[in-house]
Amino acid sequence: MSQESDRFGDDLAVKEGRPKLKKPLLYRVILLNDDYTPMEFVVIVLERFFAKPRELAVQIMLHVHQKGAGLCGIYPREVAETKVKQVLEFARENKHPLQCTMEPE
Ligand code: TYC
Repeated sequence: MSQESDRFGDDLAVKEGRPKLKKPLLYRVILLNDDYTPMEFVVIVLERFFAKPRELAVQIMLHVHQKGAGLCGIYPREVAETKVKQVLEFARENKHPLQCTMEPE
């Protein structure tokens, strides 16, 4: 082995320890009640964008209808932003005033 390769790697240091993984901040996505959006439309929103089974979607929709607001799901920021946008776009396309917002968990 040459002197050159003998020295190879002598000054390498490996930093041990925990990797610096930041936990993503989470956001609640909330549906708001209104007097005009059809109940069936809200159920479809919950099925389509929040992957809720029909029965749960109906329960959440009724909760929003009775209490004024309700939780659709909790997601990292970018996912929550995308879901809010998708819901609002779908509602506007169908001429419904449905509102959807997000708030820090
Ligand atoms: N209140 C609406 C109605 O009586 C139904 C509704 C439920 C609307 C939930 C919005 O997020 C909502 N047709």
